[in-house]
Amino acid sequence: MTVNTLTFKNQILDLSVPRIMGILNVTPDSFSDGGKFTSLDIALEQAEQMIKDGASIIDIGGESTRPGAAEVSLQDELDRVIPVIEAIKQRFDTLVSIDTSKAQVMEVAVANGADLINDVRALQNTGCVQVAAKAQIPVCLMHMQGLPRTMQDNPQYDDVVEDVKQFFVERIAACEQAGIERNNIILDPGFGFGKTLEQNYQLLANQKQLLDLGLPILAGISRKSMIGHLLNREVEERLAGSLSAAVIAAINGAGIIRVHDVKETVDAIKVLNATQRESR
Ligand code: 7PM
Repeated sequence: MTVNTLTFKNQILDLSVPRIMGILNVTPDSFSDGGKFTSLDIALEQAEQMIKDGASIIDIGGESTRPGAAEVSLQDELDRVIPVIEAIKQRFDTLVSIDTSKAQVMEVAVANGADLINDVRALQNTGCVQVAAKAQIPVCLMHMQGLPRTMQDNPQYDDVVEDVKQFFVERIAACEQAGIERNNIILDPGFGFGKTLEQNYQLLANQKQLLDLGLPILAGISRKSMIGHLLNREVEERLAGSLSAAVIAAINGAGIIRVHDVKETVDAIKVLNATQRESR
């Protein structure tokens, strides 16, 4: 039986109904001179809105892990994310996730209140499994083939679902060996990370097979190319496609859906919940 709860420092999250993770990108602000004060205010405003709209988790990223993005230095990433984590945890009763692949960012984020580590590199960088083991908090292991700069060049799999599953088997073993508790692990198929359009839809269609590993699934499809390229829509025109994908991901076993548009996704998932409650 799949684990359908996650135990956090001071709350248990029941994933028998899908929960929403709201994306909070913390980027240097172009219209603020010197940045910090104004960008912190903007981040807090966005976080507050997402919490009001029904997000269970706020995912804070300093852009170091974004496909194609320039590398961000350790100090810059810390300067971006830590004040935001601290301020959110001080003001709001919400779960906060740190989206990073750097062990030192994970460590400082956890020390400043982060409840979950979200790593698109599945804790493969130096020191990451050790930090996560010591922190004893939930971690999200995302699958990626290749590295952001080149991963979309020519992604290849024998069977994308089986290959992703095998990757998880290996990463779960490495995590458990380092002292991470199995029930603290969340699996993420990594939509868009080294996958063709067809491979992304193969993963979404067969996502339930990942539940064989007995761990919760997090799905991040919001506004991605698998929506945009299918529909020929620019990034700001992808809401309907993203909502459709969120509902499909939830039907196919995702316990956490990572999205930009929290309010709309919460509504869509409520319609799904009302339906599934009546299923005979
Ligand atoms: C450009 C391309 C900018 C892609 C941002 C992205 C995921 C994630 C991201 C995901 C988990 C985005 C991505 N995607 N973390 N971080 N799962 N766990 O759309 O799918 O936000 S970055």
